[in-house]
Amino acid sequence: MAHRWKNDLTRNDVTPKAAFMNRRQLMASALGLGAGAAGMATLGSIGATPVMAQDALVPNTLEEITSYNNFYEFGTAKDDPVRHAQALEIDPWSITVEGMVDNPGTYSLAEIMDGLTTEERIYRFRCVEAWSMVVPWNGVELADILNKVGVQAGAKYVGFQTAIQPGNMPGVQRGVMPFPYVEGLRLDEAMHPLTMMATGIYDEPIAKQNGAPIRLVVPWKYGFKSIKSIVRIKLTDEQPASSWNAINPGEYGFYSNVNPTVDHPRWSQATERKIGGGLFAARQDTLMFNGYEAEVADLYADQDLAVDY
Ligand SMILES: Nc1nc2c(c(=O)[nH]1)N[C@H]1C(S)=C(S)[C@@H](COP(=O)(O)O)O[C@H]1N2
Ligand SMILES: [Mo]
Repeated sequence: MAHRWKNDLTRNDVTPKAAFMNRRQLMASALGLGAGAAGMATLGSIGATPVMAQDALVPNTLEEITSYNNFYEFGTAKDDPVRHAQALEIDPWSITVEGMVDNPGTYSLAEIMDGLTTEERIYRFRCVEAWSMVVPWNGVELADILNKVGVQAGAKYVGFQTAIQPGNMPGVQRGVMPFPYVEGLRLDEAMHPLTMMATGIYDEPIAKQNGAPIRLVVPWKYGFKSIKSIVRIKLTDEQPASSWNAINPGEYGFYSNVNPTVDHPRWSQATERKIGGGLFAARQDTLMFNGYEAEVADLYADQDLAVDY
């Protein structure tokens, strides 16, 4: 089955070299210069960083994806997760499924994944802090897991909770924010075919700093919705708590759909910095619903996205 939200290009089609050339040419054309002058033009543009259109969906390197992270259980610095998350114990792992489901219970990860086949999805990933990556996830649709446990009529939301292992988590020990980290989705968002539970990146088991052994990925929402290292899933008829929304509701909404026209109170969301740009690190335009507008806009047809941010 062809998924139209999956990029036609695979990693084999888009080499880093091609991506580099593409950026270089885009930069040159954005500045009205020939490609040969792009390097100099970029050096000369410091202080007035150009903004460019997004190029093809070129995945970041595994090194980039696994070394620049947000995982506050392990600290608030971007390199805390890669340095500290190796202490996370992920075997055995179980997930408790509860609330308005036909088959509540505590399942091993193998039981949760039994009968499901993982696939690769190359998705844009946009943090509310205005940086972004492109990640080749491996995983399954959340809907497949929810259908296995049987969602009861009347359920309207899905809540998620991250593991707490205080002895292994310096950020939990220091209390950098309230834990456990929790998140939630409306049921139609949770059942949407774009929404996945990822267990891998680049065909490797997902790194601990990225949320091993299983984490949520909701590509049209700001990254904090994509909760890591999940141990509890609850189907409810009331909106579940969202950690950042609870900490600062004026700055972080429950929906948190990527939206270049609705700024964060303290910074613009119109553009973003793609991690790994190096010397050619122009900002790029942020796309409505992070580029998935055709797939998800219908979910919010009746809502004012400036109110329901
Ligand atoms: N449990 C937990 N999940 C989390 C976070 C966190 O601090 N704790 N950070 C969120 C934020 S703000 C972002 S941007 C993404 C980062 O995912 P990545 O490190 O895999 O890029 O994870 C999200 N999920
Ligand atoms: Mo984020």
